[in-house]
Amino acid sequence: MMTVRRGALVGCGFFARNHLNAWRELGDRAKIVAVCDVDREKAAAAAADFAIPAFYDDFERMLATEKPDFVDIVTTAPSHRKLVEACAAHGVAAIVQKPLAPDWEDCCALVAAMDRAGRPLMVHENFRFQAPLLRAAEIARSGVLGEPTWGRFSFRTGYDIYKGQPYLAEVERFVLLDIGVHVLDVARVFMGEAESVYCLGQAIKSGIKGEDQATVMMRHANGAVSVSEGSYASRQEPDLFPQTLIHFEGTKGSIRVEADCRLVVTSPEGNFTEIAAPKPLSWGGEPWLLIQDSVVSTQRHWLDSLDAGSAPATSGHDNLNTFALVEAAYKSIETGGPVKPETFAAVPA
Ligand code: NAD
Ligand code: 89Y
Repeated sequence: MMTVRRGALVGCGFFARNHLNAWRELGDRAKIVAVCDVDREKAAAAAADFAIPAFYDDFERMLATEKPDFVDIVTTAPSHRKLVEACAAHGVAAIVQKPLAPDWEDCCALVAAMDRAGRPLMVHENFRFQAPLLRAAEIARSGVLGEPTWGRFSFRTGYDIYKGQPYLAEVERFVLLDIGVHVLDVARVFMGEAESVYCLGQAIKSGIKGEDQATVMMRHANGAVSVSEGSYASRQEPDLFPQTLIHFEGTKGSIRVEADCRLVVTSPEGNFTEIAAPKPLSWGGEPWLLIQDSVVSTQRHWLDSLDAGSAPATSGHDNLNTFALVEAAYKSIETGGPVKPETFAAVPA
C-alpha cells in the first residue's frame, strides 16, 4: 500500500513555488499540510494558491502543531542550520535546499544534528537530477566510456538572476556558493572525489558584493583532471541559462552534453547522438523548465528513499563532499595555490 507522507514547507519565496508545484505533480505520494514563512503574508499567499490547510510564521510552532513526516526547507542558507537543528530536535526528516549552509562549520553542525537524531537528511541538489545530466551519467556509469580521464563542467550565463533573487547581489561568497555548488556536485558525479582544488575567482559586474565568475581545476583521487566553471557575467547569444554543458572523456570514449539537451557519445560500441530533454509541465515555463523538471525528480527521489529506508544520493553526508570543494575553492582563491578538500569529522554530541 502506498504511504502518503505529510510534509510541511518553510520559506515561501521565489523558488518555493517550484517545490509546491512539484509536490502536487507527485500526486498522492506527499501532501503538504502546512507552510511557514517569517513573512506571514507570503505564507498566507502560498497556502491560498496551493490549497494548503494551514500556514504559520513560526517554524517551531508549525513543527509542534502539525507533527509532519518531513520538512521541506526552501529558505536561504543563513537560516538552514537553525531550521535543520529544530527538525532534529523534533525527530523530523528534512530535505533542505542548496547551498547546505553559508560555511563548513554550519554544514557539519546540521549534518551531525540529524545524525544524532537518527533522521534522514537530503540536500535538494537538483542539477544532477536534470534530464540530460541523468542520462549522460547513466551512459558514463555503464562503463562504455571506460575510466574517467578528463572533464569540463560549464555553467555560463548573463541571465538577470538578480531580478528573481536580489539577495545574490548582497552575498560576499557568491557564484561558487550559488551555482558553483551545483556544478561541482555534477563534477563529482562524473569524475569521483577530488583530492586537490585550484580556483581563480573574478568579480566582473559592478555593484555586487561577491565574485561572479569562478574557474576551478581539480585532480581527482582516480588521477583524472577536471575544470568546472560558473559565471553570471558571460555575455553571449544565445544565452543558454540554465543549462550545464559537459565534456567528459574516459579511457574508451567520451560524451558531450551540448546546448538544448543534445548528447554526443563516442564509444567503441558506436557513436550516437540523442536529445534528453525534460517533458513539458503544465506549470513550468522557459527558461526554467529544465530546473523545474529536476525539482520533481529530486523530490521523487526523496520520497523513494524514504519508502526504501535508504540514504538519498544527495544525503547530508554526500553533500558535505560537494561543499568541501566549495570551501577548498574559496581557500584556493585566498592563498593562490591548490588546496586539499576538508573531510567531515563528526561533531561530538
Ligand atoms: P527567497 O528569499 O525568495 O525566499 C526565502 C523565503 O524564506 C523568504 O520568503 C523568507 O522570508 C523566508 N525565511 C527566511 N528565513 C526564515 C525562517 N527562519 N523561517 C521561516 N521563513 C524564513 O529565496 P529563494 O530564491 O526562494 O531561495 C531559497 C533557497 O532556494 C536558497 O537556498 C536558494 O539558493 C535556493 N534556490 C535553489 C535553486 C535550485 O535550482 N536548486 C534555484 C533558486 C534558489
Ligand atoms: O540560484 C540558482 C540555482 O541554484 O539554480 C539556478 C539559479 O536560480 C540561478 O542561476
